[in-house]
Amino acid sequence: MKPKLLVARPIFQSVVDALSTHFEVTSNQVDAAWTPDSWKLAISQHDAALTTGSDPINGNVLGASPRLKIAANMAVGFNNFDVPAMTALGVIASNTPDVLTETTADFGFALLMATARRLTESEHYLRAGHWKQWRYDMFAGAEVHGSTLGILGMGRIGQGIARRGAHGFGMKVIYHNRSQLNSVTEAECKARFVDKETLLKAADHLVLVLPYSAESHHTIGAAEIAKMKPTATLINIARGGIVDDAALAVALEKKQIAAAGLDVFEGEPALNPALLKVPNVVLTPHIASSTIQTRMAMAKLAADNLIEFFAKGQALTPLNQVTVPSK
Ligand code: 8YV
Repeated sequence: MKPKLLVARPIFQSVVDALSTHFEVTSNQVDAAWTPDSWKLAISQHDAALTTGSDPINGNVLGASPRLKIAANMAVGFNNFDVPAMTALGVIASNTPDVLTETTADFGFALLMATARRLTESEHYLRAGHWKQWRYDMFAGAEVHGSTLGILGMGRIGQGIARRGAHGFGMKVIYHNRSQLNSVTEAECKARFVDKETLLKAADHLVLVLPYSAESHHTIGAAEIAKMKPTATLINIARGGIVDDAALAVALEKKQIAAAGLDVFEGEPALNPALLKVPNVVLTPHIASSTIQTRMAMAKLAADNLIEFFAKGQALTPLNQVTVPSK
């Protein structure tokens, strides 16, 4: 008897087909919306789940799912998982690190550039037929090359953004992180560790790449924005909830900072409506890792975590170690 696997959201059909040789697969290829109850019921009927960042595996779901052995997230972030609860109940958690690092760093830089140089705002102006003649100050933006790049959260993706800024654009890179990087990595990234206060005050472009947790909730709110330069931009490719979106919308409206670029939102896919009213923000729907190659690599790694776990008892990129007797 093959173990029963739930694939929570549509993924590449070739990956579903490959999984079907190992599992009895139920795949939500039609992308039917889950309700909290239908999700809980579906998980309770499966031995394994392939989830995305919006599918919760928490105490409530786990309590109803004694047969669940592993949830493999197709994401590097895993704030949709309650890992301690999973560990306590003997459920393996895995994510997809590394395979999305460079693509996500590319996107972070693209969003920085688009924000600094007012790409979407000027395109909307053009599409609306407002462009009548050249003007010396038309959509004048912020300089990128040679400016100061601030990075909050200096993991793999943060380091990728630092390397792009330092080596490609001659930017001065400063960063803040829970712990300082070793000197070899700092030299590779040409990055200097500073305290959070200095980061906020000195950055011309501040990129957020830190994981979401209760501690990082609203890391950037009104008080932090008030410390930034009025010419600065703020880029969030980390998670919704790290920025207080309501406070940011007010700050953008008052031009307390020049602009923001946001790929993630509090309560996404819903957006704070105030963000839609301010012109100086570039908005994208959580697509930082979205290239076909990278999404395929993420799907395959999530699938391989499941296959390896059932074949060898060990996931490839686990987030926890389970010591309670195996189910
Ligand atoms: C995912 C992400 O596409 O990996 C992450 O943490 O935010 C994105 O790459 C998204 O979470 C869907 O799983």
